[in-house]
Amino acid sequence: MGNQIYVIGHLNPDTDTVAAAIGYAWLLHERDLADTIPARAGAINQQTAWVLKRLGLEAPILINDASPRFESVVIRLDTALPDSPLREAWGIASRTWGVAPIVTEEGVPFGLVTGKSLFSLVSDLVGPNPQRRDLRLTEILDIPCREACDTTIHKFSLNGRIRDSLHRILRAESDDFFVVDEQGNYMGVCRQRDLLNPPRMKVILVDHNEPRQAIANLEEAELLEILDHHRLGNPHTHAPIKFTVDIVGSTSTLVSEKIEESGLAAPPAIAGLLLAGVLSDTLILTSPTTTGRDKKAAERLARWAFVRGGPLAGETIQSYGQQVLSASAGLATRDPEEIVNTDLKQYEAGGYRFAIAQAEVTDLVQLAESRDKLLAALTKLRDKRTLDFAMLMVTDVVRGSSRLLITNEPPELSDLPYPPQPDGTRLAEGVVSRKKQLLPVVLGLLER
Ligand SMILES: [Mn+2]
Repeated sequence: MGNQIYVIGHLNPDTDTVAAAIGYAWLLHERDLADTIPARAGAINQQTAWVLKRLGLEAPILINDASPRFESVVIRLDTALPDSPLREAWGIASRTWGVAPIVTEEGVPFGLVTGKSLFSLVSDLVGPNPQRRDLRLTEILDIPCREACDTTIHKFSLNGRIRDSLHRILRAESDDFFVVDEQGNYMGVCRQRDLLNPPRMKVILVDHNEPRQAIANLEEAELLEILDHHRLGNPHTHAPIKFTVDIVGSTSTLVSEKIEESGLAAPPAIAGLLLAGVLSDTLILTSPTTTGRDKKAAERLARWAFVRGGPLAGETIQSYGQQVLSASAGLATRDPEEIVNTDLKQYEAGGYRFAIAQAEVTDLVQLAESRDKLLAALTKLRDKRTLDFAMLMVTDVVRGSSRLLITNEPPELSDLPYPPQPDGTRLAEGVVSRKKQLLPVVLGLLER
C-alpha cells in the first residue's frame, strides 16, 4: 500500500463522481507526482459505462471497504524447503528478524523456524542435562528444516480484514503468521506488531463528504482531503485536512478549475469525462444547481476535449450532452431494483431514516406501466435497509420536471408542495435537483 492515495467517489457512483475521481487523481499525479489511484465505491451505471467506452477509458478500481487487510502488512520473506538442511533456514533467519518460512515445493506454508522452535529442537536433542551430550553446531545445521520448525503457525488470507482476526492474533502462541492467497499459497509473513498498528489506507473523497455515502469503515482510513459540492455531513478527523466544498453544479467543475489553476490542460479523454460529469450533474447546464462557473468549466473542458484526433472531435457541448443524458436507460427496459438502487442517497432527519433514489429519463410515458414494480422495489429497499420511508424521484431531463413515488409516506410529508396525481405519484413541476430542490423541502418538513 505504501504511499498510494485512493481518490474515491460516493456509493452508487454516477458519472460526476467517477469523472471527479479520475480527473483529480490525474491532476495530483501530474502536478505533484502523487501516487494517486482513482477508485469507485460501487458498480458503474449505464450512463458512466457509455461515457467511459466512448472515451476509451478504463473504469476505476472498485473499493468497498477502508479497513486494513493482511496485504497491507505482509512481507514476502525468502523461504526454505522442508527437507533442506537447517543451515538454509539459519541463513534466511539471519537476514530477517530471526524467522525463516518453510514452504513446500508446491508453494504451501509448512512451518516457521523461529528462535523458539530452534531452542525446543536443541533441548529435545540434548535433553535436560547438557553435559551428557557433546553436540556440534554443524550437526544441528544438517538436520532438515521440517524437524526444526513450528508447524502450528496461523494462516491468514491476503484479502482478509485484520480487525476480523484480532482475537486469533492476540491469543496466538507466536508473534509471526503466514499470509496466503485464496488457494492457500504462501504470500509472505506478517508480524503481530504490524498487525496491531497497520498502515491506514490514504483516501481523498470526491463528490461526497458524508460517511453514510462513503465506502465502509471510512473511519479506519487516513482521510487526506475532501472535494465536493454537497451539503455538509463530514466525518471527524484527527488532523486538519484540505476541505473544499463549493456551491457549483458538479465536482467535475471544481476539478477542472483546479487543473486550470495549475496551468495544465487535461488530455482529451479525461477532459471529455469531466465534461460528461458537468453535463450530467447539471442536465446540460440547465438544472437550478448550474452556476456561471459550471458554464465556464464546460467551455474549458470542451476546448480540451473536442480537439482533432480526440475521441470527441466534432462534438459540441449540446450534442455530447444529449448523448450522455440519453445513455441512461429508460424505465421500462431497466430492472426496477436496479433503478431504485443505482443513484440512491440515504439520510437521517427529524428522527426518520430515509433514502431518496433518483432516476433520469427522457420522457415519463413509461412511468405508468412501471409504477407498481417501482413501488414494490422501493418497499423492498426500505425493508432491507430498515428505513422509515423511501422515495424515488423520476426526473424527465428533457422537460425539467419530476414525479415522486413514496413508500410509507410519513404524515409530515403530506404538506409536500407537489400535488398528488391520479396515478398516485406526486408531480414536482420544475424540480430536477434532489440536492438543491427536493431535499431541502423534505428536510424542512421533517425537522419542523
Ligand atoms: Mn456530483
